[in-house]
Amino acid sequence: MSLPKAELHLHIEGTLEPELAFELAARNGVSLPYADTDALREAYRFEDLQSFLNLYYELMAVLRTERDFADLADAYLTRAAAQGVRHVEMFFDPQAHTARGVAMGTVVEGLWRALEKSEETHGISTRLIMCFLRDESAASAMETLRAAGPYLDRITGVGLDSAEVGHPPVKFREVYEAAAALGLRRVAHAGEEGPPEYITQALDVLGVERVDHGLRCMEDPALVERLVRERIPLTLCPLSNVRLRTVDTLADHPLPAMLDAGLLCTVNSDDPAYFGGYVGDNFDAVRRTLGLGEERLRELARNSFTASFLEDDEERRAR
Ligand code: ES4
Ligand code: ZN
Repeated sequence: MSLPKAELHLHIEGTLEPELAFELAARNGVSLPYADTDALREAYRFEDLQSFLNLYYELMAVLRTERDFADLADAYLTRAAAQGVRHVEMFFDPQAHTARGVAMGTVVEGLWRALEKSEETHGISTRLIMCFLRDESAASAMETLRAAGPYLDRITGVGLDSAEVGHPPVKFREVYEAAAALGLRRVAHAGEEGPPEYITQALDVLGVERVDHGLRCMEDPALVERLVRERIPLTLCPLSNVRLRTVDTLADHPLPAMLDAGLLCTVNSDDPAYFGGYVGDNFDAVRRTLGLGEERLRELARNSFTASFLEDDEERRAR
């Protein structure tokens, strides 16, 4: 599916394909507890968000140098361009790297090497969104925001990800206030595995402009009505929801009902190396399995630009 589109929910660490993981492991002298790429792919049978996160964090051990991060981002941009992506707002997880002794500067400078030439090389404009790990402390998030100080000219916004249940948005009130004071845009994962109240908190306490996933809003009709009224975009990730068992099967995905309700939905890939497809594959899957027609697919592609952080003139050029 090559409709021009923006990707707004993409964890760059979740684009690490098994082949690149082994290549980087060899380059950096890191040993992986899997015999080969097939054995690694065998491990991609997730029960829930946590079982995925365990593998996601484990494989990050191979990412050590600026060049590694540049190669990772460039591999993603190459694949994304082939599926019609014109703009990406890319998440990264600094704490998953700084906790292993890889400096914030290595991560940002490395990603930037790929991003700064992306328009020219791939025809894709880019933004970077730094996510806080919600299963780490609020103090650690605040320290991460401080460590990002020298790089804020390259960082558009902050997000919140990792294990959701038991880590409500309110835990990060102060760090989001500090981020807003620095002029950063705000998004957060909410309502993936967590309850609808976490979506409300992300809006009211963290001041987010966009909700990542937001799937479980469908359990609360008053919340749906609010999201429609306030035109709050949701960044849905259908193949991710299937693999992490947030929905039983793709055929049960509420995307059609969400569009019918008037929600500003977008379709994204989340962690494409792990969940069986890039954003075009997600579009193809919902077209085939949910029977979305041409008009709905165009609406989803249009929504992705509307919901982006592009300025109006940039948006027109990207579409
Ligand atoms: C994630 Cl699917 C998902 N949910 C929450 N946090 C994440 N980090 C990477 N992928
Ligand atoms: Zn995500």
